[in-house]
Amino acid sequence: MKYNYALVRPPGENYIQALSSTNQSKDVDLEKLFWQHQQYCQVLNELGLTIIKLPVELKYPDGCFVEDAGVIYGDSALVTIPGALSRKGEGKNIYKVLKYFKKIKKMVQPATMDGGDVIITPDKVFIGLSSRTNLAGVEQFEALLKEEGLPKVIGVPVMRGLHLKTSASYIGGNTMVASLVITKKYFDGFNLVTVSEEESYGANCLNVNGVILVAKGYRSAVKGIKAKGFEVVELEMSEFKKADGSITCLSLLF
Ligand code: CIR
Repeated sequence: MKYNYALVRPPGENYIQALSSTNQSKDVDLEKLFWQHQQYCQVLNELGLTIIKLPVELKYPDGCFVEDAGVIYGDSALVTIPGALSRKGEGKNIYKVLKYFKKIKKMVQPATMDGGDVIITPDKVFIGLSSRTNLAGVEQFEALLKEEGLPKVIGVPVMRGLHLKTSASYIGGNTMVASLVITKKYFDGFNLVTVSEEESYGANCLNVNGVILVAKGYRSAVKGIKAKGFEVVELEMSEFKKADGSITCLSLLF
């Protein structure tokens, strides 16, 4: 799919309070963090995208992870209700902008969903049932996006890691990159790039207009993706990783 825009929101100094399963956000090097975000935007820009940069959200330490606040599908943008209490409301300023491009649809309680749980492929949409995304979220996703001609929706229990996309991503050309923490049966029929459990973080990657962005230092992911014929750009993500953030979380592409 050809993307024209990337909506991003840089992290702020409050990022040291971002949620982290490893309690490492407080150790983040803010200078490095800001630089890594800048590099991310620069690469997207070089790949032909216009960057729409929202102001830093001082109320939301996790505000840079814009992917979780919504899902863009066809002509619609679905406003999710993020699963973590401290993140509820992060979508507000995002949709003030997206409404100029897309039809806005809103989830209602008791649904919760983080966009990081949604893997969209041409014939199936996989949705992680995680600590952030519940069954009501999946049902509302289906109902709200029905008019976009949504393909089959499949719920996948997330047993390890924060989101489904923490350990798997679809990169186009019927190719799924998945870490061994995910049961492979869900991805029968895809060309699989399997990533070792230790390198799970490298399984979160993003196809931007034909080039695959992968976190720097995850050799098995890079090797596997290149072997399928894709071009790869590696990005330094160390400071985002400390708060469980990965490549896809930092933008909404359309
Ligand atoms: C959180 O726990 O919600 C954030 N610290 C990380 C969110 C990462 N988002 C993503 O993978 N889509």
